[in-house]
Amino acid sequence: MPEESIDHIDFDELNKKAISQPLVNHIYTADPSAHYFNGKIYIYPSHDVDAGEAFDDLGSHFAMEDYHVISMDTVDSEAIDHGVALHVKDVPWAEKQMWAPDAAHKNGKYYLYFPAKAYDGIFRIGVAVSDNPTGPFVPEKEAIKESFSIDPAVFEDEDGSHYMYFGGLWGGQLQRWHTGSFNGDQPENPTAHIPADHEPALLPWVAKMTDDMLQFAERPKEISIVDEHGNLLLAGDNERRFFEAAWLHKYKETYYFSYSTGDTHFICYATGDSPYGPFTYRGHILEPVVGWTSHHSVCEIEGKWYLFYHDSSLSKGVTHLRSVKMTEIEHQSDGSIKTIKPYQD
Ligand code: FUB
Repeated sequence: MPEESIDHIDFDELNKKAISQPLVNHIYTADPSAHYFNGKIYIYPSHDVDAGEAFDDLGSHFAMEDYHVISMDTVDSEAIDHGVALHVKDVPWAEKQMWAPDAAHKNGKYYLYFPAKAYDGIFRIGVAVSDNPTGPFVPEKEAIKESFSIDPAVFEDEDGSHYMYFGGLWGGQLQRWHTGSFNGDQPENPTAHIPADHEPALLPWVAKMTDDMLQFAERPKEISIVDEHGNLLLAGDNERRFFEAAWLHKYKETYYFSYSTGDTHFICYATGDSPYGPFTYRGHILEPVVGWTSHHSVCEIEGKWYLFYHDSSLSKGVTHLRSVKMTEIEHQSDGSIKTIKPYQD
């Protein structure tokens, strides 16, 4: 992921214009997956560190090693960091790059889902279990069978079924799975195996979880994201096509699938009638933030809806040192979501 010039940004001015401030500033946090469990807010973010890795378009500089869970009693309360909840050294199958996680709650247990690079250089998704929403989490010895790529997001439907959404391009390796098995050709080229601009874009994946929440209950399926005419978005449609950071929420009877467009830095959404899609593209939830990546979650808290997101304002623009923020969002009467500008004009 290239670093873009930030020399022109006056960060003091930018922070004055920011619509929200970092929830914690003693550590860097990113990729916030927020949940309202038992009347309290829990945020499962990446824990950004500067591990000294050189920048590259595979995201090697995102060399995170552990996860911390953040909690808040209410939307206005102080955000509390509960310390290390899971470290890569305790995960037998994972070597490095503990990227964007998510969590779920079922029958008194808490499940932390996380992508990491295995010793063979392939991203897989693992799960770790705790009796407590803040951990510590005990990892399963192996990654989830048939899991691949990054950015798991687990949605609980009203019937109690859980579905995992996942996938991410470039360093997230989704393009390497296009034919059904991993293509390790040209390992240093982040855009090798990406479809041509006129071809359909790569799609995110979904799988229902087993009752014990530890495996996929079915083979993962691709999720269609289509335009208003029902046509799949194209790979060259960079301002709308899926790149990474899948999330699903349900508002009234509609399923909202949201995601990052990566190299164009938008958080977009698409709507549908089923957790499997198809989803019809609707628009932007969040305009670009400072920093290359944009990643979010949407969570209902006491009848209001909030966007959890990150930017690199606290680190003055360092791509891999990000900070989690939150702001309220609005579903409008036509089902659209009002676009958020992260900094006021
Ligand atoms: O934090 C590492 C990666 O950057 C995440 O997995 C992506 O979604 C992007 O935010």
